[in-house]
Amino acid sequence: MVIKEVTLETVCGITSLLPENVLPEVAFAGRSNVGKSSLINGLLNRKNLARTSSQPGKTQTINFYKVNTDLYFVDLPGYGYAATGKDTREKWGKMIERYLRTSKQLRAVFLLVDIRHAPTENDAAMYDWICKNGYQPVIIATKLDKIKRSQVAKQVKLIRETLKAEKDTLILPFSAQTKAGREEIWQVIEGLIREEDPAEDAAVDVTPAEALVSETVNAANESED
Ligand SMILES: Nc1nc2c(ncn2[C@@H]2O[C@H](COP(=O)(O)OP(=O)(O)O)[C@@H](O)[C@H]2O)c(=O)[nH]1
Ligand SMILES: [Mg+2]
Repeated sequence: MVIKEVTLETVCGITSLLPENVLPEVAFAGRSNVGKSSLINGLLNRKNLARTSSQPGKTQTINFYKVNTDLYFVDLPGYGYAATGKDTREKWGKMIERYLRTSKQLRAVFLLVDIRHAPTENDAAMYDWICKNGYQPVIIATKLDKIKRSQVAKQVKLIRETLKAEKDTLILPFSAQTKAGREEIWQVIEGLIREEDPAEDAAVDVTPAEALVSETVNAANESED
């Protein structure tokens, strides 16, 4: 996808109304510091759109980035920050749950995990939660540049086993530093937003007026024979 324009359109806190968007949405989830902002910046070719932060867990908002007039990237708040109190964690959970339950445009949730380590209990809980809400998670294994090439397959297997992910669950390695994996992730996103594109349906559906024209043309062709 050619990125022409990206705007941070909506920032939702705990009590905000969630936007009723018309364009498809893809959401990004993962623990704080996993590389979510770096991934979003990398996918959108922006250096500092989604803030990469040295204070993990600070932003407890859901951010909607409008990409061209094609779709929204939904940046979900990070989880698992040790210093976050129980109260904040509960609020965080309610906020994400409300979004997963009510969005009409959400096509998929990308779950980010660090390729260097086995996913945490929180990662596994998030994975199950995404599934329970009726979405098929796509896993992105971040910080690919931090391991040797020879370790990639082994780490991907470890991630799959730890999350008990189904065989057809995609696990896509990505490096924000080298941008390796960027094209593959975009291919998945483009596939997701094409799936239920009403414009495409309209192009296939034949309106009565058009049907009439094509019948007339066919009749003319037949009479020529
Ligand atoms: N080497 C390397 N570092 C990364 C990568 N992605 C993120 N980081 C670093 O990890 C830290 C957290 O990244 P950030 O995108 O802010 O994580 P977030 O909290 O999930 O949004 C930052 O210091 C980033 O520079 C990556 O692919 N490779
Ligand atoms: Mg971030």
